[in-house]
Order: sequence, then structure tokens, then C-alpha cells
Amino acid sequence: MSKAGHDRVADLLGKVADAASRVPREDRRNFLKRGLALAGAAVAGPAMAAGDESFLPPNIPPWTRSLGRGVVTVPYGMPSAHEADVIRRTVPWLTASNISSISFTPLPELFGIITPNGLVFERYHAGVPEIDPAEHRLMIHGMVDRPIVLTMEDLMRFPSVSVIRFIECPANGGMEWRGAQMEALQFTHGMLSCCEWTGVPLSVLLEEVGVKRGASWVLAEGADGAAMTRSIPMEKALDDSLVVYAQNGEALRPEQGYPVRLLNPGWEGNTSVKWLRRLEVGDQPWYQREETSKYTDLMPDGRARKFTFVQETNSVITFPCPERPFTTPGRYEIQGLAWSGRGRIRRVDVSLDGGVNWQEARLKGLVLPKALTRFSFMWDWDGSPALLQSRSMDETGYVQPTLTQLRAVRGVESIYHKNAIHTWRLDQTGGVTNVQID
Ligand SMILES: Nc1nc2c(c(=O)[nH]1)N[C@H]1C(S)=C(S)[C@@H](COP(=O)(O)O)O[C@H]1N2
Ligand SMILES: [Mo]
Repeated sequence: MSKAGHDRVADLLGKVADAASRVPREDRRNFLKRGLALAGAAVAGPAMAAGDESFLPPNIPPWTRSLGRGVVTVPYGMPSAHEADVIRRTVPWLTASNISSISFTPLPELFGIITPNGLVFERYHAGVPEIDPAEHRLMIHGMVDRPIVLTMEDLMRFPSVSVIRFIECPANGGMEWRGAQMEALQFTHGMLSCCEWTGVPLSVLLEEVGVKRGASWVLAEGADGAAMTRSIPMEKALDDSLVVYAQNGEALRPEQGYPVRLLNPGWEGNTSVKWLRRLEVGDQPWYQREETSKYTDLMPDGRARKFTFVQETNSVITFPCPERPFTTPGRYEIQGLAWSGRGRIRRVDVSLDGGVNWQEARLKGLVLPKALTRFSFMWDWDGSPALLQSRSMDETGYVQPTLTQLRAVRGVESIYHKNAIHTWRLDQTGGVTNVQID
């Protein structure tokens, strides 16, 4: 990149860094003020002035002395108003408009491994189409014995499965390849979600239509204005690809492909074509835009890696992080997320000194293949600065590389598949910043 290019990126990143470190905290402060004002206004009885502790134990607070709101006041439940800053956010300079754009999952604020439907990151190339499921069809044709056009009702008559799987855009963290540093976990790793998906195995649908001898690829096409199209090898299609219509117990959200999308577990998010309208069976890939000009990785020698489908193992510490700093010295549970497109997470190590010493973290709760896995590490923080890192290993034995190792192999021209070990610098105040070290 030219000097001017570097300056431009630095300038833009500076602005984002400012915005990122400023917005959540200010939001929260204003919000708490607003929340308290609201609480004071809504209840009968004494208003609570700042510093008023009359509602703290052993006193009885006003909301215990009055009736709350009744059922179906809110027919579709929403989070508490006090959670109003737990939202998807965008990086405004990243895309020219919000039609072909991306929003990021608020990873710092989430618990467990499931991403709530309203917080799943969004990526679309031509906006969210308005689709009436009654008018939607899925056509399966090409090298098949019995081409079909399915209604949603037809599709839902096939036996279904439900699985918990992550979706990650391979551009996640891509801004960091050339040294750019986003000062918020939401922006360094937030093109990532994990839901319980329900639908029909693609293998079942392919069996229904009868794949002809010699067929080896499946083309998936979306019904959005971008008509997004990707070539999927038959091996994957018959292994664990799913045609899904539900996420986390309810119909897909419009942003996630309502009424139906393809899900290629563990593979780059781009292959999970949303608003799925067509599957064509063929004997070679179609070399669409999204697998040639985009979603290929430019190597130092000028050649490009193509069909880089798998999201290799990655991990990040989610607490502490820039949005959720430590406060006073004391005992903390460091937490984070690890995932691998090749299967289960076998092990996660944590370093407090920038990768010199490593200690094994505990894997919490469910450890599922191709799903987010939460890890935890108890630490007595004495108030000294530290360089916090996590390093995951998946069940194939593959270990997350350092940024230096990754750059040595791939150079710095890539955008996609940055799965390097991430470093947070913890300072004496408990504040956290994004740093890159060897
Ligand atoms: N039809 C269609 N499918 C699409 C896209 C799109 O623009 N159109 N974007 C893709 C990309 S680049 C990603 S990363 C994932 C994101 O899925 P999500 O929006 O459900 O998080 O959807 C993929 N499927
Ligand atoms: Mo993507």
C-alpha cells in the first residue's frame, strides 16, 4: 500500500478507535441516568435522588410495593430497556452504503454460546429482500434424475434436524492483516454468530432428486438483488450442508435469509447462501464473482488461493476487552470464545505475558463441533499491566498461529481468514487496548 493509503487507513482507524472507545461507555452512562429517571417517574412513591439508598436492603424498594405490567403488554418479548446498548453496530467507513454492508455481533455482552436472533451479525450485498414464504420456491435441477420445485410447505415435510453451529464471515478480523487495529472486540471479531439451526440435510434433498453419475458440485443461488451464488463441492453437500428455515427455535429472521438459507457448517459465511432459491447440480465449479474476484486470498507471489472454504480454529478473550475493562485489582474470571470449522475445540491456553508462558483454560458448558466454545480462566489480577492472549487447538491438532507466523505464510495482502492469536493489552487502570506483537 502507498504512503497515502497507509495515512488514510490510519486516519480512518483513528476515527473508528475514537468512536468505538467512546460510544459504548457514554451510551451506558446516559442510559443509566435515563433508566433511573424512568424508574423514578414510573413508580408511585418517593422519587430516588442520586445517592438515595432508601431502596437498598434492608429497605423495601418501590417496585416491590406496586404492581408491574401485565401479560402481553409486549406480545413479542424484548430485552430490558437497561440492555439498550447491547446492539449490532457498524463501522461506517467500511462500506459505501448500508445496502451492501455488515453489522457486527456485540460479543463482549453475550453469555454462553448462543447468539440471540436479534444480535446475529448481518452481511448482505443487496439489502434484505421482502419475501412472502407462500411465494417462495426452491428449485433443484441440473445433473439430476428428477428436478423439483419445492414450496416451503414441501420442504418442511422432509425429516428435519437441529444443530448448533457458528457462522463466521471470513473477513472477520481482516482489517488487522496490515496492522490496522480496531479498538473494540465487537469490530475485531464480531462477524461471528452461533445459533441452533433447524432444517433438512442437503443430502436428503439430493437423494430425492437423484444425483447423476459424474456430478461433483452444487451451485447455490440466493433470491436477493445480489443473487448471490456459490459453488459447493458435492462432498460437503453430502456431508453436513443443511437447508435451514429456523434459528434458535423460531423462523429465520429476514436478515438471516427468511424463509430459507443454506448452511455450510464451519465454512466461510459467504457459502451459506441466504434467501435460497436455486440449487443446480453440475460436474465443475461455476467460478462466480464470490469465488474469484472475492473470497480468494492474494498471496505474496501475486497468485491467489481459491476455494478457501474452512474457517480454521480461532479464539479471542471476551472479558476483559476494550468494551469491558477490569475495574479494581482482584479475582476475575477471564472468559473467551474458541471455534473451529474442522470440528470440536480440544484445548484453549491463556497467556498473561504476551505468549511467553501459557496455562490451560477450562472449557465451559457444551463443547460441540463447529460451534462456539466458551472458555474460562481464573486470575488474581494485582493491578500490573499484562498482555492477554488465548490460543486454541481443535480436535485435528491444528493450533492457532501467531500473527507473525500467519503473515510469514500468507503475506499482508489477504483480507480473509485471519485466525491469528489476538492480543489485548491490560493497563494499570484495567483499561484494555488492541495491540499486535510478534
Ligand atoms: N443471498 C445472499 N446470501 C448471503 C449473502 C448475501 O449477500 N446474499 N452474504 C453472505 C455472507 S458474505 C455472509 S458472511 C453470510 C452472513 O450471514 P448472516 O447475515 O446470517 O450473519 O451470509 C452469506 N449469504
Ligand atoms: Mo462474508
